[in-house]
Amino acid sequence: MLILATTEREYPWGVLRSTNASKVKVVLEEKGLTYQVDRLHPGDLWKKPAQILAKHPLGKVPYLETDDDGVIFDSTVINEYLDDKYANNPLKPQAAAVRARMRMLENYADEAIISVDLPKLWMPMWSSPEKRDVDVMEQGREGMRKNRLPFIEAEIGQHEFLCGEFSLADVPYMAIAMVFEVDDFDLSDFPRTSAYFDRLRARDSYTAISPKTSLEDSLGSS
Ligand SMILES: N[C@@H](CCC(=O)N[C@@H](CS)C(=O)NCC(=O)O)C(=O)O
Repeated sequence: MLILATTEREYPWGVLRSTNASKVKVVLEEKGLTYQVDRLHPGDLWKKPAQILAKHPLGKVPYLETDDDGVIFDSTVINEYLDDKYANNPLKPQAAAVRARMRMLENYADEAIISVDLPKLWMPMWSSPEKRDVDVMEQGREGMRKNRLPFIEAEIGQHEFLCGEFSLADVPYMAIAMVFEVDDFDLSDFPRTSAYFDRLRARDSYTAISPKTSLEDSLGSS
């Protein structure tokens, strides 16, 4: 059994999930693997109790407990591990240059978006609307509009997915599309990105991270 440690909470404005752990859920779903989720309390990510540090030395989610290979941590590492270990529905392009593009675009999403602009928008949503810092949230949206969305708009171009076929490159953008769905982010100035995010949200695997899917309906698969 594969057990994914994540953080997920239900609020009146949607079911919120760890963006990094959502990347792993998407891959578990895309590859049709049997898994369960272990939901950690969001406060534990900041308190970092010993039982979590024993699994992930940085006390973060996601980490994946496996029967064969112990604990694997870091969403990008876990996703490559799953794709290497389970041969069905491969998610890495074959050609070296396309595989490098896959890794570059995934890295861009992780390093520039999921770690920098997106948390300004996403973290406040774990509080009730009256407690949110709306200025910080707007800074996050502005960072996306000025810096990140023009890049995605250019990279998706006329492609269906970032490397042609759906691949690991697209996985973090599904977590970003999930945040934008909760925020009802206006993408009208970025029509290619808007259509691309709609294609990502139309995939069956998105159901497991959708803000419309209840916690009860997203416990994993068996
Ligand atoms: N590079 C890591 C980042 C993991 C990460 O930052 N996860 C967040 C939740 S989405 C977290 O645990 N934050 C707590 C912290 O930064 O200490 C990955 O991709 O797994």
